[in-house]
Amino acid sequence: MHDNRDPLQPHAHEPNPEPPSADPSFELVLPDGRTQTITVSDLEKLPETAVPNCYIVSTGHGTTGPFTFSGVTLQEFAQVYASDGWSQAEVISADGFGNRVFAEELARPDAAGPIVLAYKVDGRPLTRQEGLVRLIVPSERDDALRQVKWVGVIRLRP
Ligand SMILES: Nc1nc2c(c(=O)[nH]1)N[C@H]1C(S)=C(S)[C@@H](COP(=O)(O)O)O[C@H]1N2
Ligand SMILES: [Mo]
Repeated sequence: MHDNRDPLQPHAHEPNPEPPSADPSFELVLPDGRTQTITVSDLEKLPETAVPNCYIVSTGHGTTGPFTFSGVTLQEFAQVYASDGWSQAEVISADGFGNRVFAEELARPDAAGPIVLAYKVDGRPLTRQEGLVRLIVPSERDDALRQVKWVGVIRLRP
């Protein structure tokens, strides 16, 4: 467990294999401080994007993939829920693991593919154990420190 660490400070460690809870819905904190619960079915109502050739790469404990992860791009998600704009998204799991995404990164898409909130892998539903809902950052081929499983909170900063 990593509960006593800052979830947004990347650090190499052994990945947690067990979801922190059974429920895949998460809390969205908007730039003005309002909050709402987002369910998988809310995400399914938004445009679906499939990103092929994704790898979960981790120095020390191996690489898995290629996977095709599908879901809504973080850019489209944020446009729908925070149309007034945002600068940073803090994407945090209840197990104390998280990552920060800058709006500017989404404006310059990486050749590896867009950042998505994934609820499918290889065309079938992602299981909770596999990370539902999972942040997928295709450009990261490093320590998997951006591939946040079990998104619990997304905080959009103004
Ligand atoms: N919520 C959460 N996401 C996480 C982790 C974690 O411990 N908790 N570990 C990361 C690390 S270090 C790795 S290597 C991958 C492992 O992903 P996998 O379990 O799908 O192989 O998940 C990443 N995402
Ligand atoms: Mo890792």
